[in-house]
Amino acid sequence: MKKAFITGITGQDGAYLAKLLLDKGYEVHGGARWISHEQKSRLARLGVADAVHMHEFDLSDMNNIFRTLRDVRVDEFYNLAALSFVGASWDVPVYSADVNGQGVVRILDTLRTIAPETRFYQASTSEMFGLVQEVPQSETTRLYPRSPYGVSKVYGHHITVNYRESFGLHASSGILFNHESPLRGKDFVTRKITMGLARIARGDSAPVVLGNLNAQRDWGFAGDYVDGMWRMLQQDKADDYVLATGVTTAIRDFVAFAAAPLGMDLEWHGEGVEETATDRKTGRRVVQVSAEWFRPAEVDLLIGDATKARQKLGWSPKVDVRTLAEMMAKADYDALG
Ligand code: NDP
Ligand code: GDR
Repeated sequence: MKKAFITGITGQDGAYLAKLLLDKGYEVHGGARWISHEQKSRLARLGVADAVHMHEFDLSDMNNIFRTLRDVRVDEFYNLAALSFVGASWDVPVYSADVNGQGVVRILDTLRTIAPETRFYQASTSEMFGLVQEVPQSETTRLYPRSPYGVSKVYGHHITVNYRESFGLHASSGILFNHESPLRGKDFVTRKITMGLARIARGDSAPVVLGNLNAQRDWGFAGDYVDGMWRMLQQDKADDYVLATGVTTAIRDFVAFAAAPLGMDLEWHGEGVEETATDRKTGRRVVQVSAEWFRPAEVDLLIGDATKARQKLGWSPKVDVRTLAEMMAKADYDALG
């Protein structure tokens, strides 16, 4: 039986990856901060909360990481833990650098020292591309991050490549574009939209308050993306791969995709911070823009080229953005029933 360790197991991807590995017959170990140790609600929603072995784990503590890896020897180590909310990274830039950047080298250096045979996955991100350099973005696109989060993830990405090249570790970096699900954190824009629209469809009158509706994201389904992570670690040679759908959608259009299955037909008015949307059927305002949610620097356009993953890993996404929006909106609507 293969053994795997997942950091960030209490998060969205951690839950889907734990389920995938358990279904494949792995013994799954998960790391969570002591404060979050009992936060297994996402694992519970996938029916696997009792099947994972939990360990107290914090990316900011070198000795904690060393002891964990000394005591739990695994075949595959997936580093999914991070301060993952871009908007918050301007509030805690030093913490972001510590956890998302130095946290990665803490793991890699421990692996190099005591478990160099363990295969390693790093959760890199399309946020590293930041300011548009080319379209679509691939493994060779120049990195130009636009947030403390993006900058910290660039360090994590490069140190993963460096430890592979310096010490021969089987260390792969997955450059994943946005991926969502009904388990997505409530602050991220897709879930904020689907929860807000579900609330309105159930009769609430307060509109969903959003920021920049013009940003465009390449959105896929988290369940598809964790399969790509696993495939990377099954290759003879470690490498870096983009996972993306190749389709980009403005925030405004995601709102419309999520509203339709809830019976709403949106009409947009105004521009910038004046922009609103009303439901033609009820005349009610459902979306309002507020300057409060704009970021100090924005990533305007993400669209990924996953050709390498398709050719080398046999990976392709199964869920398109409309189906994803519908899945999330219905799940949030049902949860309020
Ligand atoms: P989540 O925010 O849902 O989960 C993040 C996880 O990291 C949580 O389990 C959180 O634990 C844990 N964590 C945070 N800080 C620490 C710390 N100091 N020590 C240990 N654990 C910590 O993120 P996702 O599941 O969406 O994303 C997984 C990874 O993939 C992240 O690294 C993210 O940056 C990256 N990524 C995500 C993409 C996406 O679209 N979802 C796209 C590209 C990359 P707690 O429960 O305690 O908060
Ligand atoms: P992102 O996701 O920053 O791409 O990072 P998020 O959903 O937070 O933002 C996407 C875009 O929507 C715009 N936006 C809003 N965002 C939020 N959160 N709330 C709002 O009200 C709002 N209004 C408009 C943002 O400005 C942005 O342009 C996610 C995270 O999962 C990262 O960890 C991951 O690395 C990247 O995806 C790929």
